[in-house]
Amino acid sequence: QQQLSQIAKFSTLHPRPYGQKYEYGTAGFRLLGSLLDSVVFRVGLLAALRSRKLDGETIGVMVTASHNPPDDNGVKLIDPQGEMLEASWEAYATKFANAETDDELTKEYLAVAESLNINLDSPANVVFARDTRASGPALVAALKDGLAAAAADYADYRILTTPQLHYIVKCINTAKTATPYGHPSEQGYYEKLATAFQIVTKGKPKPHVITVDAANGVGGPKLKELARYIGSDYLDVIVVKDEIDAVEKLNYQCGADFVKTQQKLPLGVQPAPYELYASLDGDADRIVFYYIDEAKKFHLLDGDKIASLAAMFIRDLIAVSGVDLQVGVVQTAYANGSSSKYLSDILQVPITVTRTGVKHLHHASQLFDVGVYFEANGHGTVLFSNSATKALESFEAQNPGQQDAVTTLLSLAALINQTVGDALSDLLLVIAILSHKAWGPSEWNLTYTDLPNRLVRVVVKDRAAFKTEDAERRLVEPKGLQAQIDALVKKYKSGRSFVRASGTEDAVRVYAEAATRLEADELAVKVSDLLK
Ligand code: 16G
Ligand code: ZN
Repeated sequence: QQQLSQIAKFSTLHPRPYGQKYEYGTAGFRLLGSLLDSVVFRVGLLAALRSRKLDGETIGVMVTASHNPPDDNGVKLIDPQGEMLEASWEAYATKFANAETDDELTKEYLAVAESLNINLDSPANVVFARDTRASGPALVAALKDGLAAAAADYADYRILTTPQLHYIVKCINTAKTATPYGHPSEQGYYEKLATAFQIVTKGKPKPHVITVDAANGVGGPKLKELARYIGSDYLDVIVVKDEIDAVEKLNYQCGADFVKTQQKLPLGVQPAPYELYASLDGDADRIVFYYIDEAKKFHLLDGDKIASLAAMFIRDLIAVSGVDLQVGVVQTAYANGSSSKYLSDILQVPITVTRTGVKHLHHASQLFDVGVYFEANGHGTVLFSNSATKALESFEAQNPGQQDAVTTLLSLAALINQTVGDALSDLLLVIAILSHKAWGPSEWNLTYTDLPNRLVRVVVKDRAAFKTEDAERRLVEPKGLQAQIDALVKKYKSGRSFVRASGTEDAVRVYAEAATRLEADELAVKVSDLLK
């Protein structure tokens, strides 16, 4: 009762902008920072309920808008094992955010508590962090009000990358179990990754220096700190685009999203030929790599290339170790056709295709002993199942080669963030593999050649009319459209195309690939024309 009156009282300080509609989507709530005060306050309330529902386990709240422009912000919830919020709770988040009045909000709060049998007097624990955006501090203040109103205990982890907060949430909730994930602090994160990297690369030549564009976001200072823990005996990293105080420069003509969608170098970055470069996004949960050749041609090594590299390396290590484990790869329809062909025909690893969105990939990859997932945009990770880790730990190696492979695999499981795609952890993974293979970026790029492809955004009257099946690869509605797409695709060598409604924008996306640049472009245009 007291909690409800506190909520009503605090809520008057965080009024909902008149007429504004909100939706908790695949990336949580994300829009102009100036429109988020009431939303973040209410997310605080929901985080408290979520924790209570789960017997006081710690829930995370991350305030970030990732690769979006500097004036945007966003907020998302993290479940106890460091995973995305359970899908059934997204609807509650949307309801809370859209409640018209303080009174309606307290009623929603009570309704969720009652329908899920949540005891409002039980403990609630929440941790939170934010990225470097200017609107962050005020939003965090709103969040604290929400947590205080809902009588939750909380800890402020200040500025972190998104994956660092996911890591900390998992550490806290596994602290008292037989398999604690790590020390629940930023230092604990650096120590875990640094130690694992040192073990994985032990005895290998020191990797070539890598230059990283940090999108002028939180990844810059955090990567420098991580490199300090690793030590310059093991790794040299040059961080560029690290002006976090110039808030207007965040993600501006740099960063993973810019490089991937524009297929070009970040503004002002002039690489030497065949040197490895990488770009992070604004909250450091995505990474893409690239290099230029002697003719200054730009070559992108995206999420598909990372997945293939990781799957190849892990598959080979498993083979050497003699442990009976299977590595599998999870992709979305956006994965380049050449990457899928390479994985299935050359590496002969199983592939699962899921709908777009991290939570779908994450869940599908938990079904493998070792599940590799990356979206083409550079978000991804490698999950080691509990049984795989146990099998490796208890394996009795017959020779030093096997022992080496087992040690490397176990260190990889520590190096690779097990909660979510993590640009810093993925960076170390790629560097470690290249150093094992004595490869530069061009050798890595040789594994397969991407089919030319084109992504087109088409604004339509009603994107909800576009219903798909088969992991978004085929349209069921509008009726008849898929048959027309099929007829077009048939005319192109190595042609493939699909249409799906965006989950983050009011538009549909058309993807097309074919044997040549010209054909891919033409196919994309022709399929787009069908939608008009
Ligand atoms: C969200 C997803 C991302 C996906 C993108 C597709 C999460 C955390 N993020 O940003 O994985 O690639 O949506 O956007 O799930 P679209 O639906 O607009 O094409
Ligand atoms: Zn991001």
